[in-house]
Amino acid sequence: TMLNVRSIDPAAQDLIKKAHKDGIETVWDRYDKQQPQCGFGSLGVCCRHCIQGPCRIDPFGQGPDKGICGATADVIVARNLLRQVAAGAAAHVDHAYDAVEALELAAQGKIDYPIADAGKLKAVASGLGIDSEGKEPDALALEVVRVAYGDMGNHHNRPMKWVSAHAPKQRLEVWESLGIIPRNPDREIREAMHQTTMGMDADPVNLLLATAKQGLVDGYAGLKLATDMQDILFGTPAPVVTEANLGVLKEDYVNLIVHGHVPLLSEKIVQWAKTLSPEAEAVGAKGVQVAGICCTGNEVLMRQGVPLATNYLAQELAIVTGAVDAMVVDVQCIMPSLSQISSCYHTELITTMPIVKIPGATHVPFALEKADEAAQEIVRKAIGAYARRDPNKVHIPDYRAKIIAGFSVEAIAGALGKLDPVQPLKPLADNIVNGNIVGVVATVGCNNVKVTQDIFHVEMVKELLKNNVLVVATGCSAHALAKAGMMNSEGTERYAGNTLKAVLRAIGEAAGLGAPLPPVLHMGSCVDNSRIGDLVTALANYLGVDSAALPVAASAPEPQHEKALSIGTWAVAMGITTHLGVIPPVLGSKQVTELLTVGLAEVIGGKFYVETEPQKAALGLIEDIRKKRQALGL
Ligand code: BF8
Ligand code: SF4
Repeated sequence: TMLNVRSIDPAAQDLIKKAHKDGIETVWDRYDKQQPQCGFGSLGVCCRHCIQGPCRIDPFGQGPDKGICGATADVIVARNLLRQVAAGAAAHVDHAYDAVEALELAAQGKIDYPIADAGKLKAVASGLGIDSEGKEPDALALEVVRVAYGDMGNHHNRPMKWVSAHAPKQRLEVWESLGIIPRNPDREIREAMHQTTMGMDADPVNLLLATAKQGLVDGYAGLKLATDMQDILFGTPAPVVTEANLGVLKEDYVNLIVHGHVPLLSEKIVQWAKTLSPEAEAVGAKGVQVAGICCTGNEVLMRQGVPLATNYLAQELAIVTGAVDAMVVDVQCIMPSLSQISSCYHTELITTMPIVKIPGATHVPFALEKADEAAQEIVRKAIGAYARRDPNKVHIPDYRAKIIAGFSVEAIAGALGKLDPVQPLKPLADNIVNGNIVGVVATVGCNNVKVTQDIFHVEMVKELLKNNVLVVATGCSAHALAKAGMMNSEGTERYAGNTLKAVLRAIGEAAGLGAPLPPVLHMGSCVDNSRIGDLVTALANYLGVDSAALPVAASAPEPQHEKALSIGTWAVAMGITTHLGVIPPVLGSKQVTELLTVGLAEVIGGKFYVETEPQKAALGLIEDIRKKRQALGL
């Protein structure tokens, strides 16, 4: 039926039916009402960059072939893409900036965030060339913060330190020769806005190189910087065992959902949910159950073992359970529709950030200096709402899958170190070299309403695992694979090919799990794609090759957000073939499409690969990996 094509997640299917019964409009209904979607927009050939427009190019060659100013389809498509990638980078850099600020205030003792991971702090400092000998963590943290602020406010024509300190050496040379190493993230994002206004750059190649530069802004001033700061503040993830899917909500508990991306608030909420549990008991509940949606969910999963509720496309359905007492949101990927839907149940929707307000939601301002107060207020609002829950409206689908998560690079090295304490990467590298592991694919990114929820992630990964490809995952892709039971030891027995299975068994045994390592390693949120970058960089350094030469590929099977385009662009700049399962709005320009999927590879080593069928995508990625193996003589 129509209902089943919307999602393969049984909990979502169940709740879509309930939404219909309850008269709730969801993302899928609104998607239907948008059909047919604008052909010009889909191809990327409309421009609104000045108010002589809007202009649009006739893709069939019968109408106008230039905008009023003379911009061609190639120029319009390239400009639009650069703006999208810059917007994605802006989101990540803004997130990272908040985390730097938090570390500064924490180190100054101005906020109640103890530095949780002095070891990570030392590692980051040493990577930046800072001597940590004899320094207190707070003093050292301030030195690290100074370097980060130095990058954010770099007025010189030198590379950002976060790039030069962390990128693979051979990559730096490639980027240098192309003139795309970022100096200062804010300056580069500003420049991209300038470069794409009316009457500026009309060279599609130059615009695409600027797009690649935005990928580096995203990768280093966004992802890497955010992860480093967050690990120092909250701890570097280590393996945790919990569950995923909406069945983690509990009928007899106060259910509080954290949704968004920045863990500065959600970490506090997790802590206060425990502390205020007696207040929940006082109103007849057994405690407070916290669960996560989207990437803030991944953050508190990785560090605190908080269960995953669901991913992007089912965020509305969480409320349709009728069992969510409060949903607190911070930034990014939050559907404005949540407010309308909450009003049909007893759910308190709580916004917290000055740049994310939604009419109908309760706004509890979140400031670092008053984080504990805000978190307490939010937990108490959830407890208060519990009493208003209408049992007749409650339906919690009984689906949840066991998951092992928390695979930071440090945790992976820890597990492998049981096999080789001196060179922890050796067992992984050896098994890649001998072909037991054919290669590694990182599956990342979102759900997109244009694709049956989760189907592309799950079907593609089944094919990869069967072919002995190890999978690492982040973001909503990680949620999808978690829900599908691919992040536990049974998943290894069920889905992994024979040689991959043997390796995962050996590591699991050596690491004392008493069972195989999962076939898909959960490496965190979308900013934690930096962890995948770190793993790739470490592997490249260990093997003494360029990251572009590694048998490694990436995929965003169901991308929706501009951030996913920015992350993908970074991966391409790392020399990695990056698959997209949804076609971005570039097909209106043959030249841009050709550059992204073929031409870029000649100058930068990586390229985009578009394939909208999961099995074919998996086989295409495996073919790409095999070519890289061949070139390495493997
Ligand atoms: O940063 S994967 S839908 S939640 S954008 Fe959003 Fe996409 Fe999910 Fe995480 Ni990432
Ligand atoms: Fe039209 Fe050119 Fe203005 Fe774009 S910048 S709206 S193509 S006139």
